Parts: sequence; C-alpha cells; structure tokens
Amino acid sequence: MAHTSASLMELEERYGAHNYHPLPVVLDRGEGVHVWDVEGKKYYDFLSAYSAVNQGHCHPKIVGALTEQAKKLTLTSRAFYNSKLGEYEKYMSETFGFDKILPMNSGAEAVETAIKIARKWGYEKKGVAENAGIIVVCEGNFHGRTTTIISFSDDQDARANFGPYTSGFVSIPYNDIAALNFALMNENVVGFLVEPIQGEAGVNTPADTFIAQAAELCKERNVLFMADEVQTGIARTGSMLAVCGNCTCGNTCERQSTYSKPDLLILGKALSGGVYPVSAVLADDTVMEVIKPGQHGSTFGGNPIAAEVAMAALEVVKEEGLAPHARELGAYFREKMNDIIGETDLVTKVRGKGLLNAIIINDTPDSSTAWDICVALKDNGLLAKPTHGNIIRFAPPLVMTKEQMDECVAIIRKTLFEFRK
Ligand code: IF1
Repeated sequence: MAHTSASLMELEERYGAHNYHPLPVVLDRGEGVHVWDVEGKKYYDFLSAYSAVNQGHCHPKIVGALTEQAKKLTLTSRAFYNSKLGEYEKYMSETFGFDKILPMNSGAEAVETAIKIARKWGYEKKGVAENAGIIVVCEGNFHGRTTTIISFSDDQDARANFGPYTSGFVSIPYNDIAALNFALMNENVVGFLVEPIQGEAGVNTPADTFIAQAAELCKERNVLFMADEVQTGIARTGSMLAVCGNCTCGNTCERQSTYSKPDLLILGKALSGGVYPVSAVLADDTVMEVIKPGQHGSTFGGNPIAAEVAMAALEVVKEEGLAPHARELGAYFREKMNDIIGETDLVTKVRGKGLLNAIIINDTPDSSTAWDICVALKDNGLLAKPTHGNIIRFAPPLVMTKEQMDECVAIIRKTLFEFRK
C-alpha cells in the first residue's frame, strides 16, 4: 500500500522516540533548493537541514563521489590505512591552513574531540594541574547533545534531568569581551569554545570585533581559541569560515580585515553537503600532537566514503563560488526583509550574515505565532522552522539564484501579509 504523509507521520508517532516536533510535512525527494513531499508538492527548502545542505540537495558531484566510493570500499576502521584518508587530510590541511585534521562523524563528536584535545593540551603543554582544566563557553550556546556538551548548556530542554553533569566549564554572556577578559584571569582556563554566530540562539550575531578580540585575548592568556563552525562554516556566512577570512581555499571572497585563525577549528554538517555524516577538528602540530595512538577515535572516523564526499563537497563550494554568492545574496535577502519590516509590524528585525539569517516576530517567545507562520509558509510552498520562540531562521542552500530568492521573498511577504496574529 502506498504511504501518504499522514500514514508516515503516524508510523513515526507510533514507533519513533518523540525527541522531535517536526513541522507536519513528509519529505520524499530533494534537488538543489527544492524538496518534494510524499504527495509530490514542491517546496523551497529555507532550512537546508540546519546548514548541512549548503551545496543544494543531492548535488550530483557529491552524490557521485559517494556512490563511486561506496562500490569500492566503504569502511576499514582505523586499524588499517585506507587509500583516501591521507589525500583528504592533505586537502583539508591546505584548504583551511592547519597542519593536521582529526576526522570524526557528527558535529557533537567533533566538539567533544576539541574539548578533549584542549584539556590534554592544558595539562601536558600549559601546565594546568590535572583535572583542573576549565573551558569558557557562552550563554545561549548550542554545541550538540552529548552529556558533556549539555552540561554547559543553559537551555533547560537540552539539559534537564540528564545529570550528573560534566564539570570544568564556565559560562560568560555572549559577545562580552570584558566578561571573557575576566574569565581568562583564571590560570586554569585551557580553552574558549564559541560559535562565531549563535545559530540555535536565534542567529545571534555578535559585534564585528568580538571574535577577533576574543582570539587576541586567548593568544595573550595562552588559552586555545576553539571555533565551532559546524553551522557557520563552509561558506554559509559569506566566507569559507565565519571566523577567519584567511582561508587558503582560493575563494574570491574578500579577506576579512581581522585575522582570527582558531587554535581548534570544528567543522561538520555542510563539510559533506548533507550527503553523509562528516565532521572534523583541525589544529596545528603544537596542539594536535598531544593526541597519541589509542587516545581518541571512532569506528567511522576518516572512512573512505567520508573522505571522498567531503572533498567533493568542498570542491563544489570553490567551483561554484558559494562563499561570495552567499555574501551577496544574503545582503539582498536582508534588504528585502527590511522592506517588509517597513510594511508590517508583525516582524521587528532581520539579522544574520551571508545566508544565515533570522527574523524576529513581534510576539512573546512563548507564543505560537512563529510556529503558525512557519505552517502557513509551508502551505505556501516554503519550509522554515522557528528556533527559540518568536525567531524564524532562514537558511536556504547557497546555490539559490536571485530569481529563486525573489520567489521566496514573495512567498514570505504574501504569508506575513495573509497572516492574522
Ligand atoms: C538537532 C539546533 C542548529 C550546531 C553547532 C555543533 C552541533 C550543531 C553550532 C552538533 C548542531 C543542529 C542539531 C540539530 C538541529 C541543529 C541546530 F537547533 F539543534 F541547535 F543548527 F542550530 N555545533 N546543530 O549547530 O552537530 O551533532 O548535530 O551533527 O539536534 O536537532 P550534530
């Protein structure tokens, strides 16, 4: 019997853990900026799987890399070498300008890897007393959902009743250099873990100087600057990396005025174009050399499919000039949103960088207005989802054309004007 969206939602309700509350749409196919539901209705994807599908759904080059490698060798574990990993590691080292990469699978795994490296570096290189290492994090952070990561989350949904919690983390307000300066007075601090733009907090963009000043302070205090670019990386914010415009990938995006190369760079999501779970931590030898054989890893980390898929995904970013395109189209999008803000009081603000943006709905965070607008957007053929409460994140694949963006802006405008609070 052919399934309908309704019957498939029922299956998930009955047999799946209820750890999500998806928008009521069942997707069956994706291509570029479009997805189709089970009944064949077409939508613009304005979430990109939370910035994992930057290169567009089912990009032929990336899917081709997956299928070709999958016919040859999928997994050896790291008990043996494989013919793709070394080439991939070199490619990543040259693309991002770091000596070494530690390959993992999910974003949270990469964040956990960076935390372990920072702690070990603190004890073995900085001279912090064992088990006394502190990592500074920011209020409103989202770095994944493992027990250690939610230990330093201030989101009660993510944290409550998962204790006992991992210690060794100190929170400061985001975008607050004075608070960071004070926190780094503590000699036991080994790292500062930060999102260049806080995605889940509602595309919370800091002052332009925040990241560069934070990187500078970390250098002065011999603390590792740990940039979580799982969501902001891979051209999403208009340069290959949100933190450092010094990427050596040959992109034509303008160099950022400030040079803020992280000591630990954390990548995931669009590193594979959403085709396969691929994440990574990059660092120079002085940091990465604290990890010795047997001290960290994962069964699938660095597998040949991940290597081939990630290289293809990054080639697409460079060949199609996705970083400068995201910068230009994102500015255009915010300009159009500001025009709409001038015409209705339902939206109070648009904010973001490149094609990572969000609008603030003029209602309380506990209202259902943002959700209701997203359901109405869905009915009008555009998929987006609220982050916290009254904020709707807009993050289309970076391959979107200006013409397609105009169609999406028209759908957003039509929906907001139809919408009765
Ligand atoms: C979900 C949020 C976004 C991330 C940053 C690490 C990770 C993420 C900056 C972990 C993952 C995803 C997780 C996904 C929804 C999405 C999300 F809403 F959860 F917070 F994007 F904002 N660092 N973010 O954004 O990577 O282990 O998921 O591969 O949990 O539903 P992961």
